[in-house]
Amino acid sequence: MKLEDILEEYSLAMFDRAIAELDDKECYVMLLNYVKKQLDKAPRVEGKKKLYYISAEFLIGKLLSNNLINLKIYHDVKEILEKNGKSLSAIEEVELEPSLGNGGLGRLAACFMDSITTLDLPADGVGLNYHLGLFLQKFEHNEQKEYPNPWLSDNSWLNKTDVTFEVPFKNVTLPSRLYEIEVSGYNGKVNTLKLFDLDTVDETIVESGIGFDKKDIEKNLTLFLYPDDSDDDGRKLRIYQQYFLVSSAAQMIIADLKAKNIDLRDLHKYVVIQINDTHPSMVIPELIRLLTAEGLDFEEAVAEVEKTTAYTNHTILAEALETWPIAYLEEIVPQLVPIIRKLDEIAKTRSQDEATFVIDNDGRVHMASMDIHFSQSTNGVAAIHTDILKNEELHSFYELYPNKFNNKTNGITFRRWLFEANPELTKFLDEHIGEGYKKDAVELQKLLQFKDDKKVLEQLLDIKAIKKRQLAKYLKEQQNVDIDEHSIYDIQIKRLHEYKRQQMNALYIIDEYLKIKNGFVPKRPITCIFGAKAAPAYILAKDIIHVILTLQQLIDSDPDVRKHLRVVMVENYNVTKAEKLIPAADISEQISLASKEASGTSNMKFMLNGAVTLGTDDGANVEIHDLVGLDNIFIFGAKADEVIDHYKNHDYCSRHFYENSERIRQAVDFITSDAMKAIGNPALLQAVHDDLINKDWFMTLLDFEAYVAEKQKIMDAYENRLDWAKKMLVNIAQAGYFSSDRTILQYNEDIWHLK
Ligand code: 475
Repeated sequence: MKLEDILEEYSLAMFDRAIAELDDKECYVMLLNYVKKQLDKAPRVEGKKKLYYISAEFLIGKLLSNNLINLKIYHDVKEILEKNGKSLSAIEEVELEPSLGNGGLGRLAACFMDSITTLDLPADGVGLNYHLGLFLQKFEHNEQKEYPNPWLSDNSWLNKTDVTFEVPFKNVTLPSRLYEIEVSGYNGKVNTLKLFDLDTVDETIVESGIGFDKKDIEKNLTLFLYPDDSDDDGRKLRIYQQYFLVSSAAQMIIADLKAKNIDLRDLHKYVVIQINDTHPSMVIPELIRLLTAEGLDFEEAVAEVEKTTAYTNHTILAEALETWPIAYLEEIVPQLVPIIRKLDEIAKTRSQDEATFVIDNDGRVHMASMDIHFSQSTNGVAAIHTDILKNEELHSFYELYPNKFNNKTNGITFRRWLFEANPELTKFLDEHIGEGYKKDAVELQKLLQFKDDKKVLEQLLDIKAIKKRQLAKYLKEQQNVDIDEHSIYDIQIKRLHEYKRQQMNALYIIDEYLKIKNGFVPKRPITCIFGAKAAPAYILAKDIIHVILTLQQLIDSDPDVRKHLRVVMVENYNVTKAEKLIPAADISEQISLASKEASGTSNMKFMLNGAVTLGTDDGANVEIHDLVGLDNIFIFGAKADEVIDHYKNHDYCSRHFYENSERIRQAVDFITSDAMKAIGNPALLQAVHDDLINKDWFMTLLDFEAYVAEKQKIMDAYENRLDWAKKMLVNIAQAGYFSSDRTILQYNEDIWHLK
């Protein structure tokens, strides 16, 4: 039967009406049901050994289009809908985006599941089913306000199962229930994302934004991802969540093996567990606990777990490397404490270096230390990041276990970030280089043969213009902002963090504003677009958002300036919005303080979509720089070794830069100018101003002038349209290396050995 007839049958069976008579919501539900049926029927990826990718976050985004693409019916469905007067993009609006992640770490887990499945590797993603996700961001009075972000509904990709496990806490044992989301691959096969939840969780306990009783674990356990941890109860709730996740995961793994009659002494031959940053680290002692309960000796269990697990580090920021007071663990999961103490003793027989202690002299458990000692592999996520781990942050461990350390430069799935987000560019590529790049992304290099072909370059510019127009329309609909589609779209979208230096971009905007006020207008209008959530307890990050929103309003209400310069902060930045923003970008802002951004992945998505990077030599920017060459990227600022030296010597003084540069002083002082204070909250503006002068931990002022100079260069380069198009083309052509298919093949080759 033809797909069209099948869908008509679904429509009739479900709603007793033809497709043409359905509204968008009904159409969505019809398609959801059809696709879920296909996924149910699809062959599962099978194999002797299976990966369990355990992660606190899976930032999967909407799934309808993604699944249609992987099932290779995207274009047919789109056409059928159009024939019936429907638009797939309007129907997509009905789908709620699961808000199961925060940033790069969570999106990486989602890209990985797509590639793992596509490459026919058996795997479960294992996470938690947060009912209200990461908070929903709204802007009120130019400030971020947080609200619940519900995404569960009767019609969703999530399937409830009858499978439950008992998770023992000191005071109460809680049943964890398994939910599943099928993950499709581009090969027509499926793996599963397994999300654990607690039936008694109660969304009605949330009041006044995202407040709730942090002690009521039975009602709050899986309400939010990253609940506020600025007090003890909040931190304890994090431990409850983490243990609930890993105990469920470990019990499920053991149940899977038992169901296949596999001897648990052979665990590592059948199972590999990837620990995504330190949130799931307690899986190590938990597995040891369960294996010893099943009759293994302690030493045997430790050895087996060490062979079965592997750890990925995503950051060198000290505050993100989790440590838990052993007293908290005593209070919540006392059964793990004797195990962790024994692991600590074993670790101390291997090294007496304090930097490698599992339990430090203050009685805190270092999760990363436990991971590195008791797993087979520790990897960083870009070449420079892994080097910094080896030579600086984790140097003592590297000396102890040189063979455990390895690099796996991150990647992104082209199915979502090219085929889905940019069908126009995909079609262009199909026409010029064939479809081989869809299997082997490095074939994108075939595009290089057109780098001097005027007609092809002009087509690329046309596609960018289309995507820019689409974004302008979307932002008008979503936020009622009008942006000039002929302006340069300069985009910075990522978690709000001082090290990512959104504040430096804000200072650039001020610098440009002052120039325009003095009669020096840019050759072409510039639209500076931001998207970022700040962690609710991260005050300075929220203050930086306030500065940006205040600037947005100031410029919007200034007719002299807004013709030339606009600021748009996108509300509630998420995967759906990223898919619209990235294809429309001209300039990709990747301006972290060198050494601090482990990798970055939006840098790869932008490059793939023909944006040109303005960045520091940090994270994967370094590898992009190597691949495209200096003609096709704009690099500025201090290098990682210089930055690391400043930290070692404690010799960075931002006030020195403030006092010695008129330009810096004017920009920084403008934050607390009368014009800004008339619109914004003076106390919040003052906080950012003072921090920049007195602290500036991430060295904004060190790089500011180099940044402004390089940004002028990239704006000038934009004016030579054909030359710019060539830069776009080279970036697209060299993006193949950043396919997550490559990354996953490397994980499998070096760590997982699945097939
Ligand atoms: C890095 N999130 C990127 C990306 O490897 C890198 C941590 C603690 C609590 C809440 N969220 C986090 C992260 O650390 C995170 O997203 N890290 C990012 O991982 C994937 O590309 O450079 O910052």
